[in-house]
Amino acid sequence: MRQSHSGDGVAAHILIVKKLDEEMRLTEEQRFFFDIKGYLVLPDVLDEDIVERLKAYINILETAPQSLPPADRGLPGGPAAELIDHPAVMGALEFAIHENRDKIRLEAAHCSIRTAGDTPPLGPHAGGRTVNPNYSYQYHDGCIFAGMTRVVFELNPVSHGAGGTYFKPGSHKANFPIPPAVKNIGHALFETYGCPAGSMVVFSEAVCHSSAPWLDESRPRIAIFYAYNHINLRHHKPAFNPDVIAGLSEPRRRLFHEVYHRLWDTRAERDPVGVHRASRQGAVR
Ligand SMILES: O=C(O)CCC(=O)C(=O)O
Repeated sequence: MRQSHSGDGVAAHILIVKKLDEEMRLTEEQRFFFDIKGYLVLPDVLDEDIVERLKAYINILETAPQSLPPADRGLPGGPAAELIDHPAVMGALEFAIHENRDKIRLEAAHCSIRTAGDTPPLGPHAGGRTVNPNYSYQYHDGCIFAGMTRVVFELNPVSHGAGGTYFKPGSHKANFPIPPAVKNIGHALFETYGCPAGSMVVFSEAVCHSSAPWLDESRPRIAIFYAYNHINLRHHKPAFNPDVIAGLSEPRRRLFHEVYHRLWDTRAERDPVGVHRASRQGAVR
């Protein structure tokens, strides 16, 4: 674990662990860190080539989307599709949301571009007890069952304290509401990270977190944000371009399943009028 202290007094205890295990599942150390803090930074997940392709793609999406084929006109199309089921992403989500990837949905995607002087989009939010299942964070029988879980890809290097996302570690398990005096990113209970381009940040939406002013005058923050959730939950209004989803491979399209358990894919059509006569052949599982 690397510990650092930024000049502005914000303590940071950043676990810089590049190595995922061979199947790209989180290591024991990474799992412990994510569970106790509510977030994790994985440096250098993407190589330079895809980072450059992603930046070029984002630039065209912003400036001339009509020049792209219909299936690429929106996130997560083009090279951004390669990220949605990246082994490092699925390894983290199978740990945080559900070990069965059929129970994981992708419900929102956007790219945030910020330059020095821009207003940060969001102040500190989430953390503490809640009955909202999207912000749930539960542990049961050796597994975590979190609701909405964010995966962020930083496409430019982030200097520590210069505008990466801030977190209040442990606040996804807090029993008391967060006092207003502690709810600003200058407070010592907040921490953040620095990382190279191509790094991945994963966090539970249950942890108190915040945008921060981008202070680096030499380059913008370019970060792709994906919001994943449990198959039975949704926080965002559906907004994907259907041409983009239709253009994905079948395994990737499965991440855009509607908000219901997959067993209804076969059961619902058996009872289209809603009258259920019990069978004598035993329960259907
Ligand atoms: O802008 C950021 O760095 C954090 C974004 C955020 O708060 C969120 O995705 O919920």
